[in-house]
Amino acid sequence: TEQQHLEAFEARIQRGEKIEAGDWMPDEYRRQLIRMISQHAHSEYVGMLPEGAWITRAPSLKRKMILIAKVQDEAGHGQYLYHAAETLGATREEMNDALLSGRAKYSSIFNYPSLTWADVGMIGWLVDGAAIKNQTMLAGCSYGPYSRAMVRICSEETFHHKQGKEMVIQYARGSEKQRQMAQDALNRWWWPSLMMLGPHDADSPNSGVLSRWGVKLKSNDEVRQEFINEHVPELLEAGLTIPDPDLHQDESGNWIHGPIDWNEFWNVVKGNGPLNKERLGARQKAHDEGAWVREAMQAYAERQLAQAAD
Ligand code: BYC
Repeated sequence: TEQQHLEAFEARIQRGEKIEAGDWMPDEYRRQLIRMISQHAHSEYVGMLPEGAWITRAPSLKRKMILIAKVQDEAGHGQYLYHAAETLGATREEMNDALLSGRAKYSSIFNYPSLTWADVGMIGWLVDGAAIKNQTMLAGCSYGPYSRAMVRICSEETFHHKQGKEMVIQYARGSEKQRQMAQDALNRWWWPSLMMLGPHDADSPNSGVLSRWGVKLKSNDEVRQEFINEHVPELLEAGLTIPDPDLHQDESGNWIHGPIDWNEFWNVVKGNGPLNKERLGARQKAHDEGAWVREAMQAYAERQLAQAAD
């Protein structure tokens, strides 16, 4: 019966076993995973836009090569993740349609503009830094294909994180103009990076079922605390000022942040952030311009099938 299946499924998760594609799973587990994994994939794709815009304006050949490699990695991450969601029965067409129609979300962070070259470094340091904290946790999640994708993605993002940190530290210790550029980038990216890790636990409707079924092994606030504890000392060490007058360390050593502007967060999540329309417009354009490729592939597949049938 359904109840016996559910008990066996939960017992497997308790034992730390991975759930694999063909295994029995509750519909809600499948639905939650498709939601989360497809949104994660969309974030990787939309996430190419803020940095990709700087490829032609990189200040040196070395930086340009690093940035091209990074943006290409994000496309690869999107591919693994779309495949992971496909193992649950979602199709590319459905997922893409959900993104373009605004039904599916993608990370709020990519709706902010990258105004200077220092933003490329700051995205690597903060955004990849936050993503790694969340994804290291997800690497231990109960769904096998998602957890394995996370292992590979995290190792690539560790390189992204390091190149960003190296770049920002160099600017923070460089000329006055470079230092100001790094500080300005931190001022604009700090709060959106904290928000990226999701609403406070009390306002996180999906967390309950996700933690019960071993998808989220830590809560949004726990991951945010880990991110802050790692990054605050390093940013201070680089000589930068964190744009939070209330930031302080408590007796246990945790860095405690001031109030987060959740109105801003929900506004961005609902599609009204600084660049939501541009970002979705760019994805729509790419989809339209790729129509001929899909048609050609379809025609090729049909011909192969017809030949095989002969
Ligand atoms: N942005 O119940 P909650 C990268 C939504 S890309 C937008 O806490 P959950 C990179 C949430 O979807 C890596 N929406 O949700 C790429 C939910 O709405 P729905 C990006 C957000 O899922 C290129 C509602 O708010 N990482 O690294 O339990 C260049 C309530 O929230 C956000 C991932 O995608 C947000 N920030 O927890 C550089 C990680 N936060 O869906 C770098 C995978 C929340 O019910 N995702 N919402 O309508 C996750 O781990 C989880 O989905 C979250 C949120 C922790 C983000």
